[in-house]
Amino acid sequence: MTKPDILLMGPPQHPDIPAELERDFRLHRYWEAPDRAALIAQLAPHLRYISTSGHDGPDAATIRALPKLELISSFGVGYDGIDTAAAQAQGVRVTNTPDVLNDCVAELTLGLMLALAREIPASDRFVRDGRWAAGPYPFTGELTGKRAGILGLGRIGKEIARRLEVFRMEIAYHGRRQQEGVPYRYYGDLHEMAREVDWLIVIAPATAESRHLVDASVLEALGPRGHLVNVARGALVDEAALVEALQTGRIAGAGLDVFEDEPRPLPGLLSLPNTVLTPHTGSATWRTRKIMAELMLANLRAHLAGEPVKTPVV
Ligand code: 8YV
Repeated sequence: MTKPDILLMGPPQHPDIPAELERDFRLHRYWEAPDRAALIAQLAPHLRYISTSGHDGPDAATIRALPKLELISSFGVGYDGIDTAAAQAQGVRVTNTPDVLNDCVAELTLGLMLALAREIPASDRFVRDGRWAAGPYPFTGELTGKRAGILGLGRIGKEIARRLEVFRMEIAYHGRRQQEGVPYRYYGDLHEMAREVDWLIVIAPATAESRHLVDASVLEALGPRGHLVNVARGALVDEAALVEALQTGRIAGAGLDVFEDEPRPLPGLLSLPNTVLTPHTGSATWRTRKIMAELMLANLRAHLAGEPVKTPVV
């Protein structure tokens, strides 16, 4: 029996993915195709499967050009790069990989916060540069007892909160609605929360409504002693306003794992001493990327076997 075709939209997010896909499918690499439009035209009469990272599409035009498409299996919890409305309109299922990365992303969030509060990158340079012999490193801030506001108390947000509790931080959250059974203070107004916390942690999905939710006025409310941490999507923060707020001391610092234009953070961010930047590695550990890959593949294989997909979003 000939294997069905699958289109992989962008570079695989785990090294095992291409070989695993090739066990069940004939693999086509969209991002490497010399003529992408020709590849889509060639596959259009029969292509039923797409695998994507969630960042690399498919967009509405690609979905519409593939009338036989049945399933888009996405790697990652965020799927803002996929036109889900077009998928839904065409009866195409979309799956993602929720939950399996919660701990990993929460861990990096704490890492960014500790690195910023305790100035770990700068003190590392201080030791390496041989400056220690001339005198001690200046005192830093700390996390213990500080107030944190989580923008988006979803599955990852809750794991972040659990870890902040260990630091005896006071925890609050903002989202579209108050959640029952959650022990943290709810703010219906993001500006009000920003005014009252020391750390604003962004971990909400990127949607049309959440674009630039953290703008100049929210940063102003966070204030000169406030820190911003973004482990969600760059689109939630107005990056130009952030650079300006950091340069002028309107906020104290920022820890960023995500950027508006990846992999090209605004140059202004790179020269600032009060930022800690990581290259979108929230889920990028061997263990977590492996289980994300397994779930992405399990959704495809379930559909192939005529069983319900495991983690549908559309
Ligand atoms: C991944 C992520 O790096 O899950 C997400 O939404 O942003 C990350 O875990 C990404 O999706 C893989 O490309």
